[in-house]
Amino acid sequence: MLQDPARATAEKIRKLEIQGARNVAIAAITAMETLANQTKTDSKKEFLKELLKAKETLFASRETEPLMRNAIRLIINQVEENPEKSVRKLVGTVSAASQRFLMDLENSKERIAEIGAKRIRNKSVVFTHCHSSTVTNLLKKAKQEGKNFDVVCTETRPLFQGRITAKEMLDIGVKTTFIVDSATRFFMNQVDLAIVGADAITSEGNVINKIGTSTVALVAQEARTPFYVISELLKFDPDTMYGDYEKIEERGATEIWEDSPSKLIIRNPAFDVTRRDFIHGIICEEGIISPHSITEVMHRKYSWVFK
Ligand code: RUB
Repeated sequence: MLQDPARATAEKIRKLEIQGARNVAIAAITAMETLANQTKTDSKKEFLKELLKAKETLFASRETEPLMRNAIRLIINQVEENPEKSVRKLVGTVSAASQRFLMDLENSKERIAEIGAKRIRNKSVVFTHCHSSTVTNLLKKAKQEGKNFDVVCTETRPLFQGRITAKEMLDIGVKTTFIVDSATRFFMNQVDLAIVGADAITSEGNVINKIGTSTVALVAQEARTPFYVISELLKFDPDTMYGDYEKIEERGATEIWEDSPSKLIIRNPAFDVTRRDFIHGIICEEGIISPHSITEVMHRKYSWVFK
């Protein structure tokens, strides 16, 4: 029997075998396409039911992932709005929508790197937190352009995503210093700018990213170090526009302490909220924008997310 691609992918996302908002969205889109290709039904109603079930499974894998949600909603909308009754043709609709989304995502990543690399000055020191593929892609671009810069990155407790960042930087020949998260204040005066990725952007322009990001932003402001968020616009969560709070995923205690004393309360939020006032700019595919302008930019560029 064929494996359910939505369940298999959701499991990998939950376990963080697939990590970072972009990679999560790419895996989820691919799962939707595979699932559509595997369908045995010839009824449009049944086909839509299968897609909606996969959507639920994937949405539940991690709560703070609007890029994945925007992508899946778009794919399903295209099927719902298609007057076509033939499932075979609707499978084609899913494929086309998935491929287009992935291509747009790739183009955005490249555009962000082009724009953001200009902010990396020769001989500068760049601070980053966690692992964001959008951030490391930007740094790779700056390196390709011949810029010489150093990176300071946090280890990112509890799951050490900073090690992925550190290895990627070493692989491209960037001098990299690896620090514990609590050394952020110690090093902030020694760097020229701080850049981080995003999991979600709210309608107020606040940014949700790996736990500890808001501390990096706070410390950066105190040290007068520019703090930028590097993100595709589609990490915007349209639900926040209509009053919902972005949910912050809370993960298991054993990630922090495997055999902790039984009465100990351990909390493990995966993300935190950085208020827009601490953000110099969001570097996105439309340029460097103020977090205050996010809703207006979204209306201009991706009005479909508000539907
Ligand atoms: C990863 C994280 C990243 C964003 C952006 O958290 O917070 O900064 O997801 O990444 P986790 P990208 O490891 O818990 O998924 O730029 O790759 O989308």
